[in-house]
Amino acid sequence: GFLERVITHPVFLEGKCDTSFLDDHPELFELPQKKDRATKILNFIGHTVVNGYPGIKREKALKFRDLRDPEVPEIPYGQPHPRGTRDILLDKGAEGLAEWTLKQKKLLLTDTTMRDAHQSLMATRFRTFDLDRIAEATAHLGGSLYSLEMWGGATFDVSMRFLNEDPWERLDRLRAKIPNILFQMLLRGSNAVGYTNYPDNVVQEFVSKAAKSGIDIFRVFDSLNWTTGMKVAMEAVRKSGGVCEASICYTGDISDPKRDKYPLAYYVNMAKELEKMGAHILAIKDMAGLLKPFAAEKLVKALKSEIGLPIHLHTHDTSSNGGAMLLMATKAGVDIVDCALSSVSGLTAQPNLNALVSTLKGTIWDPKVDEEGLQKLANYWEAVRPCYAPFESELRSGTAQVYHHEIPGGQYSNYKPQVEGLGLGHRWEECKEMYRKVNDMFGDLVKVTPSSKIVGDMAMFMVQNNLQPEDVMERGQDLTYPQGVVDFFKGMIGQPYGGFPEKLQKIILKGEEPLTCRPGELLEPVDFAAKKIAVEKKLGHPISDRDVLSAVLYPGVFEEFDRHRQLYSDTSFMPTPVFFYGLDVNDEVSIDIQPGKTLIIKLNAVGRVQKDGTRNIYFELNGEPRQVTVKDVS
Ligand code: 3PY
Ligand code: ZN
Repeated sequence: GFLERVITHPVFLEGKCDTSFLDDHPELFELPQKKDRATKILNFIGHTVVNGYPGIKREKALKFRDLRDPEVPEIPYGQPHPRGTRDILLDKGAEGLAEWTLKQKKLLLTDTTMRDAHQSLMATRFRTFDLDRIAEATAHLGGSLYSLEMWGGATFDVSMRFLNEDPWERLDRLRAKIPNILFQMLLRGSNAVGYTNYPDNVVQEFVSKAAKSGIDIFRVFDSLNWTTGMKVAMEAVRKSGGVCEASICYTGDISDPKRDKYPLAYYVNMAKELEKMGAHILAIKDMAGLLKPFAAEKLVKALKSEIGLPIHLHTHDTSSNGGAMLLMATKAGVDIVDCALSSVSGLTAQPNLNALVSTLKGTIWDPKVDEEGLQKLANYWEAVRPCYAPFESELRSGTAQVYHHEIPGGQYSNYKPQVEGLGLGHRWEECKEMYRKVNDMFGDLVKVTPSSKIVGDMAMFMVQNNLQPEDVMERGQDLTYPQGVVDFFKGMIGQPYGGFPEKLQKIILKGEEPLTCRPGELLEPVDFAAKKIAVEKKLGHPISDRDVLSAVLYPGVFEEFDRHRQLYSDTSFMPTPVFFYGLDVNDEVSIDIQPGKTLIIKLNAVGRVQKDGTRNIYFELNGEPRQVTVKDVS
C-alpha cells in the first residue's frame, strides 16, 4: 500500500527526505498492536469472566446487567464554559488568585468527589471512565466551584496498581473537558505521591510535570508536620507557576487541656512558618476529622488574625460532626472549605456539599453556586456508586470513636481490608484500639500518609503477634519489625515534633544510628535519561517522560501496569461494570475505544476447562463470531 510506495521511493531510499518526526513519534511503529486492539479487549473480558477481577471475591461480584448506565446531564451543544476560578489564575497568577480569594465574602467550595471522597469511601477505586463521562457536565454545572480535588494522594498509585490505568492520562482527559475550574492535587511533600522520601530532583520533576499537565493548586503537607520536609516541594510548586497551598495537619484536640502536645499555639506557629516559606494559601488538613466544631471556630479565628493568607479547610466526616464544624469555621471567617457531592459524602469522606449549599443560602456566606446543577452531578455519582460496592468500607454510621483511635478517613477504608487480609477481621476492634496504643508509644504523632501507615502496620503487627506495648518495651530487641517502622525510627520520613521516643527507638533500631538531617539530602538524584533507557530496554518499547516518572515513583507497579497495557491495550475506556465483573452469557456491551470507534461485544458461551487449563470463550464482536482462549487460574 501507501507505506510501501513511500519506503521504496528513490528519494526515501537515498535518505534525502526528513524523517526526523519518526523519532518523536514512536507510536507510529505501534501499528501491528493497534490493529488487534479488539482481540486484546476480548482477552481481557474473557480473563475477567473466567478468573474474576483481582481483589473482588466471587460472592461480592455484581451482575453486569443489573448495573444501570447512569444518566449524564445534558449540556446544550456549543454552550461556552462558564468563566471560572482557573480563568482568574490564568489572568492574575497565583498571588492574584490568592488576593481574589481573600476578598470573597461568599464561602468558596472545593469538591473532593474525584479524589478524597472515593479514596476515603471505596479505597480510591473511581475509574477514569466514570470521571471522564461527567467531566463536561461538571465544567458547566460546577462552574462556580472554587476547585476540584481530582489527583494526587493515593490516586496515582491505585490507578496503576489496581485499575491498570495511567494517572497522567486521567489528568489529560479531565483537563481537556474542564478548562475553567481550578484543579487541585494532594502532594505528600518529600514523599510526593508515594509512601517514602524521594530524592529532591524526583519531587521537583514530578511537580513540574504535574503543573505542565494541568494541576493548578498543590496542597503540600508533611506527614509529621516537619516543615523542613516541605521546603523542596513548596519551592518546586512556586517555580512551576502553580498555587502553593501549604498544610498544617491537625491532630489531637486544642479544646482538651490534657492533650497538650499540640495546642493552638503550635498550629499558629506552624502556619506563620509556612507563610514565610512562600505559601499562597494555608490549608488546615484535618485528615481524621478530629477538629471539633468549637475548636474549629477557635483555630480559624486565631489563624485569620495571625496570618494574611486565605484559609482552606479540609476535614473528614467520620464523627458526623463535619457539617457543624464547617459552619462554625464559616462563621469564624474561613475562606474555602472541602466537601463532597452528597451521594459520595459523609462517613470517612468529606461533609455533604449540597447540604452545606442549602444551609448557607441567603446568608452572607451564600456560596452562590448552581444548586440544581450540583444535584444533577450528585445524582450521577449516586448511580455510579453501586459499581464500586465491593470496595466500600462497612462503616454504616458516623462514630465518635474516631476521636479516640484517630485513624484518618483516607486510611480507614484501607486499614479494614488490610486487617482482614491478615486474617484478623474478627479482631477489628482490637486493631483500632492498638492503633491508638501505638500512637501513644510513638510519642503521639501527627498521623497522615505515610506516618499513619506506619502506625497501622505496627498495630497490625502487634495484634498478629499478640503483643502489648509493654511486651515491646520489655523484650522487643528480639523482634523483627515491619520495614516501614524501622525506616521511620531511622528518620527516613523525617523528624517528628518533639523527637522520637528514645528508648523505643533504640529497641527498634538495634544499635543502628538514626538520621537527624533531611533524608532528601542523602538520596542520590535520579538520572532520568539513563532511567528512561533502562526501562525501555526492560519493557522492549519506547515510553514517555511521564512514564519515566511513574517508573521512578513506583517501579514494580509501573512495570506490571505496562504489562497489562501491552497485553490488553488501554482498558480505561471500558465501562466499569464490565471492567470489574465481566459479562454473563448473553450480556452485550458497547465500548467506545476511541472517538468514532465502537466495539459491540456479546458473550455467547464459555467453554469447558481443557487439559492445558485453558478455556475457549465465544464472543460476538460487531456481529461477527470471535473466540479467545484464556487460562483458568480461578
Ligand atoms: C493521602 O495522603 O492520600 C491522604 O489522603 C492524606 O490524608
Ligand atoms: Zn483527606
